[in-house]
Amino acid sequence: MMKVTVLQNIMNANDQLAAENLKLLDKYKILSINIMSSPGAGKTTLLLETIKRLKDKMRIAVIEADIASSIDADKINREGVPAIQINTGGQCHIDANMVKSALDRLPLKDLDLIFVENVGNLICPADFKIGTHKNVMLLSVPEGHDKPYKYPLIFTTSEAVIISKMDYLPLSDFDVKVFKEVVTGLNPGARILPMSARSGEGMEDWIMWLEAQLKQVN
Ligand SMILES: Nc1nc2c(ncn2[C@@H]2O[C@H](COP(=O)(O)OP(=O)(O)O)[C@@H](O)[C@H]2O)c(=O)[nH]1
Ligand SMILES: [Mg+2]
Repeated sequence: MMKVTVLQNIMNANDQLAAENLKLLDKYKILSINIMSSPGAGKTTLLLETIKRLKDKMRIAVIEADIASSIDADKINREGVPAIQINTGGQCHIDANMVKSALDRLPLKDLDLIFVENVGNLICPADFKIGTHKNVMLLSVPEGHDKPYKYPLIFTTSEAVIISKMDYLPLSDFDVKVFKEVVTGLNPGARILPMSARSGEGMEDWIMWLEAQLKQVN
């Protein structure tokens, strides 16, 4: 009983901080996107390709979260975009407090769009609000189309579901039709975007989706 109450208090405090983050981002009219997937599904690669296409049109920053290292933030920085690295030191997701501390280090008045790359995990990030406007998740073709059955929450809490690494499709038994049916069954409003950051397939639809979201905060 005690354990349940403590956990509830932690979640309530986190949700309150998440609401404050969102308020701060709204004040500066910044769209914020929480990117989630299992490790290696292609989050950083997607961000790098997105930045290449958008950095001359809008002011972007990235908050990178990993258990350890600053490898991903270094890659983003090399594209000329500010990136703040959060190391969770073992925690399988980021929380609203970590995002708040990263926001404090970014030049908010000079930004239009902030991506938060969450820790690679299909379970924990779906449970924790961090104060972003939209959740986007990637499931890569090599992971298999059955994952929505096994990890439904992350699919139900994401506004856009990207099927990444579509260039692997000819080598795979991934069934795009079945995947779309299951995701739509869980989350009828989800936008499903098949994509390959390697070949460029689907990138245009993704960019258009992002631009439509930007219009909503401006
Ligand atoms: N073939 C292929 N490989 C990709 C694609 N996107 C990412 N990768 C590779 O997948 C690996 C993991 O990508 P990364 O972006 O670091 O994944 P993250 O851990 O989700 O950030 C890297 O070796 C990428 O080059 C893609 O669309 N097609
Ligand atoms: Mg990464």
